[in-house]
Formats: sequence, structure tokens, C-alpha cells
Amino acid sequence: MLTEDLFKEMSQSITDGEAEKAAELAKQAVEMGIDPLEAINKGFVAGVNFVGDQFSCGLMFLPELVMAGEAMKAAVAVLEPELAKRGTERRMLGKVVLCTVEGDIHEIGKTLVGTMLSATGFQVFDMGVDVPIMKLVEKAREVGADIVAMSALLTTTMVHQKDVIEALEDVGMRSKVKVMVGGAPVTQEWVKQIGADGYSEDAIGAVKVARQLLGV
Ligand code: B1M
Repeated sequence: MLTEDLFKEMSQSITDGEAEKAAELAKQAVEMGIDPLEAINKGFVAGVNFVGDQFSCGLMFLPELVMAGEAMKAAVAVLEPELAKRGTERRMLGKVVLCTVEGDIHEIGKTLVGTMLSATGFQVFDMGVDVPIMKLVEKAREVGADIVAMSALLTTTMVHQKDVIEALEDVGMRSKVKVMVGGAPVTQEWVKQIGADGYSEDAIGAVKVARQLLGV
């Protein structure tokens, strides 16, 4: 198969949300000796961008976005070890410590945000769900995070986004790290109220916001 045709199929596999096919095409690229970075950027990212744009216009919906994210994850999982072997690490855009806040076990949106951020080139430390405030702050310190990103789906747990910002202030880290929040009940008004740096309604927007916050 021609490289250009392979790239088209890669993009299509993401648009179709076919994780197995995406992983298969990634393996094919490795066998053909294609630069894994090129396969990600010219093949799979084209598909992710397409799905993101369609989603933004209301022409694709959440299930398609979730499946595209999963397919992208499957492809990147095959290619990342190859990148490391070749020493062609992707340009790292910044370190993000991500979680769903304490008391909240909703994980789907948070995971989607993490997938999109790492597919774009951020190094994501996904701490999972129901993450205690100080555990998050400690992780941000340990890895030297550029961004602390918090998801909350409940009106009763979104207050912990504020608690984390206060804890970052208390330990003297607030000026060194950007804070991004999201989740269904989060609004721009809430962002202002708690003094966060950025907010997005969806995972595609989260990537844009993260890039803006770090100027990358
Ligand atoms: Co629950 N739940 N749930 N739930 N749940 C909601 C959130 C609820 C709105 C349903 C409802 O009543 N209509 C309601 C909250 C009401 C409120 O607080 N106002 C609710 C409730 C009440 C509860 C329980 C309390 C129910 C109970 O036990 N009585 C309980 C709480 C458990 C807990 O957390 N302690 C509970 C439990 C659960 C399940 C475990 C069953 C399950 C979660 C499974 C899982 O995650 N593994 C669940 C589900 C599935 C939902 C709904 C139906 C769907 C959530 C979801 O996954 N959406 C939800 C109703 C709804 O949202 N329509 C509901 C899909 C996901 C892709 O979207 O997470 O919004 P979302 O993420 C989006 C954006 O918000 C944004 O990008 C994502 C992608 O576009 N985003 C970010 C998210 N995080 C971001 C971070 C960013 C930026 C953008 O930057 C950092």
C-alpha cells in the first residue's frame, strides 16, 4: 500500500471509531518503516481533527467522539514505543496532572479530555477519579505540572475544584501552575468565582484552552 493511502485509512479508522483497525494500521506503518511521528500527525491526527470539527458543528455526537478517542488511544499505544526506540519523542507541549475531583467517580469525560490532550502532545498524568485534594497537589509538585486539570460532574463535588485552588495557594504553588476545570455543571461564572485560569465545555475545547494557557 502507498504511504498516502495508508494515512487516509488511518484517518478514516479514527473517524469510524475503529480501535482494532487503527492499531492494525499502526502496526502496518511500523512494518513499512514509516516514521511513527509522521503516522500520528499525518494519519491519525487528521481523523481526530475531523471528528472534533464535526462534533463542534453538531454533525457528530458524543458516542462518535468517545470511539474516536479510544481508536486514537489504540493507535498511539502501538506507535509510542516505536517513537521512544527511534529517539524521536514528540514535542512535549506541557505536563498536565488530571483527575476527577474528590467524591466524584464520573470518569468518561475526564478520560476523554486526557486522551485528547495526550494525542495532541501533552504529557498527561491521569490520577483517575475521586482524588483527594492534597494527593492531587502533591502529584502536581512531584511531576512539576504546568497545568492542574480537574473534572467534576456533580454540583456537590465541584466545590473541590475551589478547594484545590486554595490548597495550591496555601502551599505556594498557585503562581507556578495553571488551573483548568470542566465537567457538566461547570460554567464560566464558576470559573471566575473560584479563580481558575481556564474552562472548556468539551474535550476538543480543553485542548485549545490548554494550548492557550501555556502559549504552545
Ligand atoms: Co451520574 N450524575 N451520578 N453517574 N451521571 C450525572 C452527572 C447527573 C447530571 C445525572 C442526572 O441526574 N441528570 C447527576 C448530577 C446531578 C447534579 O449534581 N446536579 C448524577 C448523579 C446524581 C449521580 C449519583 C449521585 C447518582 C446516585 O448514586 N444517586 C452518582 C454519584 C456517584 C459519585 O460520583 N459519587 C452517579 C453515578 C454515576 C455512574 C457511576 C452510574 C455513571 C458514571 C460512570 C463512569 O463515569 N464510569 C454516571 C453517569 C454515566 C452519569 C451521566 C448520565 C453521564 C455522565 C457522562 O459520562 N457523560 C450524567 C448525566 C449527564 O451528564 N448527562 C450523570 C459523558 C461525558 C463524555 O461527558 O463527563 O460531561 P462529561 O464530560 C464532557 C464535558 O463535561 C467536558 O468534556 C467532556 C467531553 O466533551 N469535560 C471537561 C469534562 N471534564 C472536563 C475537564 C476539563 C475540560 C472539559 O478540563 C479540566
